[in-house]
Amino acid sequence: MAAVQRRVGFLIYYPVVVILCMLLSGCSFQGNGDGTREGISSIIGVSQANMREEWRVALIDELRQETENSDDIQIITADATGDADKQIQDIENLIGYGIDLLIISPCDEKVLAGKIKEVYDSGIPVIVMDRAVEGFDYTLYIGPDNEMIGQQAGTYIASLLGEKGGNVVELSGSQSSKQGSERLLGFRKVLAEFDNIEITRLHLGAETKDAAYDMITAARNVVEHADVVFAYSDIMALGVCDAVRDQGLDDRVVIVDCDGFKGADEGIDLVRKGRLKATVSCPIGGKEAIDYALSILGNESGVPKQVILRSNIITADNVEESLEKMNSPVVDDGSRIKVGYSQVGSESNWRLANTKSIEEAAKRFNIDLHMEIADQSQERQYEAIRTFINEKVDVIVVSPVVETGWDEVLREAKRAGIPVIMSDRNVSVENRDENLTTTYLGADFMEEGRRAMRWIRDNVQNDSKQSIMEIMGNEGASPTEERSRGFREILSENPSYYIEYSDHGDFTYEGGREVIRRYLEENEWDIDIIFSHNDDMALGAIEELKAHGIKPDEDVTIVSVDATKEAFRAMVRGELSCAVECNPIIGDQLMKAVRDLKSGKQMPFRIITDEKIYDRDVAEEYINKRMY
Ligand code: GYE
Repeated sequence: MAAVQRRVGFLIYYPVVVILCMLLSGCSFQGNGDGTREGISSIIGVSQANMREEWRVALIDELRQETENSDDIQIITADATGDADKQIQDIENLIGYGIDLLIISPCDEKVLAGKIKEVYDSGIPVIVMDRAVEGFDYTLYIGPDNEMIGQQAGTYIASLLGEKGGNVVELSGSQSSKQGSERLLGFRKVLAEFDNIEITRLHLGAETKDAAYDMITAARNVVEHADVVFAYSDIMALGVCDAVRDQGLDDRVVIVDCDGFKGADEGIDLVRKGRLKATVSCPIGGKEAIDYALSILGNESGVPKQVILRSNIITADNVEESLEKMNSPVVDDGSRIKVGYSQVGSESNWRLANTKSIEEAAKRFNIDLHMEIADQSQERQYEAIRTFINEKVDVIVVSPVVETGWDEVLREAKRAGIPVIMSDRNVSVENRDENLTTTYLGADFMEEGRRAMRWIRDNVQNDSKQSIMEIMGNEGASPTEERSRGFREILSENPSYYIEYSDHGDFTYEGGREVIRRYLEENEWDIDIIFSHNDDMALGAIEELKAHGIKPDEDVTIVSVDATKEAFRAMVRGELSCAVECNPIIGDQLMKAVRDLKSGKQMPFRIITDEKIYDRDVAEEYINKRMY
C-alpha cells in the first residue's frame, strides 16, 4: 500500500494498515473494515498539538517510519490545530478507537494535564512528548531540556565573542511558548555572567518567520551594530537570515539559533549553506517514543519515567558528521559487549540491590561485565577506570561516589575512545560541551527530597513549629546534594517547620547511629521529625534512639528515602513513617542503554527512573511485592 498522506482537517491518515475511518466524531475504529482488530496487536493514538510547525510534522513522520515495517501496529494521529479544547476532544475520539497507548504532545501542558492524568489513571499508557506536564501522572516523558538548549546557545555565543565581548540581539516570541521561555531563561542565565556582552531584546508578537523578518528590518539601526543575532527557533531564524541578507548585513552579523531540524531552510540546512553560524539541535524523539511504546505495550521492565533528549551545537565544522550520525542506521548485532563498571561500594541495602540488578541484567543482555567495588573511595574509582581503559573495554559505566573531580580521568577515557555512562549518580564537570559522558541514568533526587517534605507537610502537623533533623548521605554525592536541595525547596514554603540539625551519616547504618549519638552527646532530645537521605541511616538512627528510650513514631516521626524491604518492615513495625522510593533496579535500563550506545543510537542526555512514595498506611499491602 503506497504511503499516501491525506490531511483531513482533524486527522492525518497513514495507511500503515488500512484505516477505514470515515469521520472523526462518532466513528469507531474499523482497522480491518469489519470492526475487528485481526492482525493488529497494538493501536497507538498520537495527539499532536498542531501540524503547523515543521518539527511536529517531522515527529509524526518519525513515528510512521519507525512502524512502517510493523504490520501489526496501527498508528492514528489527530491534529489539534493548536486548540487545547480540541485536543481534549481528539483524545476522547482516539480512545473511542480503542487505542492501547497514547502519545501526546500537549498544546498547553496546564490545560491538558488533567486529561492526561485521566487517561493514565484509566490504565491506558501515556507517553508525553516535548512539553512536560507538572507532576508524574503519565507513563513516560520524552523531550528536550529546553533550558539546557538555551544555555548551550549562550555558552557558544560567549565563546564566539571571546575576551572582546560584543553586542547580541535576542529575539523573543509570544511568551505562551513554554519551550521558548525556557530556552530564553537558559540563554539569559549564561550571558548574565558576561559584563562585556550587551543584549538588546526584540520582542516579536509571534514566533514566525515573517514576524522575525519584519522586526529585523525595522530594527536595522540596532542590528547593524550587532555581532550576533539569537533566535530560539529555526522558523524565526529563517526570517532573521532573510532580513539580514536583504539589509546587506550578512557579512557582519552572525546568527545563532535553536532547533537544528533537518528540513529545507531549517537549522541544519541553514548551517550547511553558511547562513547560520550555529544551531543547537533539539532532537525530535519519535524513534525513542516508538521504542519505549513497544516496551510498554510488551510489559517489559526497565521503562524509565523521563527521557531527556540530548541537544548538540552544530556548526560548519561538524554539520556533516552530525548529519551522518543522525542518519546512520542503528544496528545491534547482539554481539557481546565488554563493560567496565566502577561501583560506589556496598554501603547500603540499596547498593547491594543495585549491584545485583546490574549483574543479572548483564547476563540477560549478553554483556561481559567487569565490576570493581570502590568502598566509597574516589581514588579506587580512578584506578578502576584506568584499569578498564587498559583492558580496552567497549563501554565504561561509573556510579560516582561524589560529583566533582572526574574531568581528568574522563578525558583519559575519551582519548581512549571509550564512551562513559553515568549510572545512579551524576557528575559535575567544568565544561559540559566537552561531552565527557554520554548519558546519565538514575533518579530525580531533587524530586525525592521534595516528596519527603511534601509528605511531612501533609501528614505531620502541630500547633507549634516542628524541628527537623536531617541525616545526610556522604558529602558531595549527587543524591546528598540534590535531596537536600529538593527538601529545602518545599521546606522554604512551609515556615512551621525548620531544620534544627544536619549531619552526615554517609548512607550507612552505623553512620545513622553515629549522628544520633553525636546529637545526644550535646543535646537533650528535642527533635520532632527526622529526614534521612536513605533507609540504612534511618534504621541505624532508630536503633540508637530506642537504646536511649526514645520511641520512633511516638517521640519522633521518621521519613527516609530508598524504600527498601527493610524500610517496609520498619513501617509495618510502626517505627518508620514514610519511605520515598529510589529504585535501584536499573540493570535492564542500563544494559539497554549500553546496547543502544554500541548500536549507534543517539543517546538521551538523561534517563530518569520511575518512583513512588509509600507510608505506614500502605506498607503491609506492598511489602511482599517489593523487588529489593
Ligand atoms: O539512596 C543509598 C546509596 O546513590 C541513590 O546511595 C544512591 C544512594 C542511595 O548508598 O542507599
